[in-house]
Amino acid sequence: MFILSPFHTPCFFMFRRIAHLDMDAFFASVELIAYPELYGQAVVVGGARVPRPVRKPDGSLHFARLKDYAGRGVVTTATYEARALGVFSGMGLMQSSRLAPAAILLPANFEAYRDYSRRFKAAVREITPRMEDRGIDEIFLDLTELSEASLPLARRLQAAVRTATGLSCSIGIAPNRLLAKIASDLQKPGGITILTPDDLSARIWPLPTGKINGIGKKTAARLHSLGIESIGDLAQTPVEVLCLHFGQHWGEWLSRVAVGIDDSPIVTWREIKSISRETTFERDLHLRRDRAELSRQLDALCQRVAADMIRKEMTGRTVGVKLRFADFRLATREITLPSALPAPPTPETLLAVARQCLKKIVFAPNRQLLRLLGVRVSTLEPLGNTCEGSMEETKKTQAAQTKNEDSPQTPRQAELPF
Ligand code: TTP
Ligand code: MG
Ligand code: MG
Repeated sequence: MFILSPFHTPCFFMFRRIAHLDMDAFFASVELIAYPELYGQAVVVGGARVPRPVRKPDGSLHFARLKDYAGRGVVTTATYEARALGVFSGMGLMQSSRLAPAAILLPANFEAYRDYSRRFKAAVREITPRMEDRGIDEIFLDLTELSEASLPLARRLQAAVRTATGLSCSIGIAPNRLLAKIASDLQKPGGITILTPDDLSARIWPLPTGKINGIGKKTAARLHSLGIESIGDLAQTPVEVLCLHFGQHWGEWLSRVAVGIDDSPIVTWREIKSISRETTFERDLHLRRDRAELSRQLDALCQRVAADMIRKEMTGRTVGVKLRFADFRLATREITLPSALPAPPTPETLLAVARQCLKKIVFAPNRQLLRLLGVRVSTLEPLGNTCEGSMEETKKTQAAQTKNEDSPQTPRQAELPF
């Protein structure tokens, strides 16, 4: 018998119809479109650097096998045939090669995955614009205002995704996001799972607590140490006990989600506050001795941020840099321009301002070794808003900033890092 505390009334369930759509074995499925001869086989996608297929003289392709791999890469995803052999996302490739030595190994091709991601989301938006983007292969939809019944609607969504991409997805429909997300995973691949409040005890409570989005490995382990394994166990645990162990806020949240309560809305437009990239060096780099390498790293970061900005169709007015010294001390500096970086943002303009930011950092004699470098653009605006004039403004600002460098408080150009 499950005991519900007073705030666990099921009235939250009544009014909404939320869908969670998640692509099936996403990266691997995109690869199979490029290599249809691999359909039905155990295929594993590794990182971007694993060997590419090689064309043989007879025109066919030679694919690498897991057993030929040596290195520290991990599985990003695997086809369901490979999963049947015990291979999963996040597993070391060497470890997975012991389970599935003959499985085909392919390198990841992130540009293609982003392209397919945009395509399936655009197809779904044709059916409903009430969509929250939750990452490369999943979305939430608020279907409450559509009159069509859930099953035909889910089938129509799947068909639209397949027509736009050739790929399959799984859909969960439930009264809220929490249950919809669990539901979409219940009948993968290609499944449609519709849950009502009445399904809670039979279909949700037997599942392990880790199936709840927000209960990660650490929380699941702490719950396990209290003898709480399933979501049903969690629902049976008095809220006071959970608050005692997890604090009031977290304890009450655990108690609510265990009985399927979640009133969080679908956020159709999420404001992006900044676009940034950072890199931790393989070894600490010295300001002077490794100046060329630091310069190369800064350049690479600016290239990546500029590419991100173009992809997200954004530009920005504030450019910042972040440095972590070998002693873990952090230094950040930023410059806000009078108007946004010129459109389209280029690595060169970004680099020019990032260098000005770096020049504002004072490198004490005991702070010459760096372990991390980052570049960030904020105060964002859509690319369409900027005009060519901004370039002139940017140049003026840079000239003004450079002048300041000669003041006695700041280090001289010759002493500057990269
Ligand atoms: P998921 O949706 O978690 O997995 P999936 O689409 O491969 O398989 P499923 O049918 O179970 O949904 O992740 C989407 C993509 O994100 C996945 O194809 C590869 C990538 N990914 C990683 O790179 N590392 C990871 O640890 C996970 C879980 C996913
Ligand atoms: Mg997926
Ligand atoms: Mg996913």
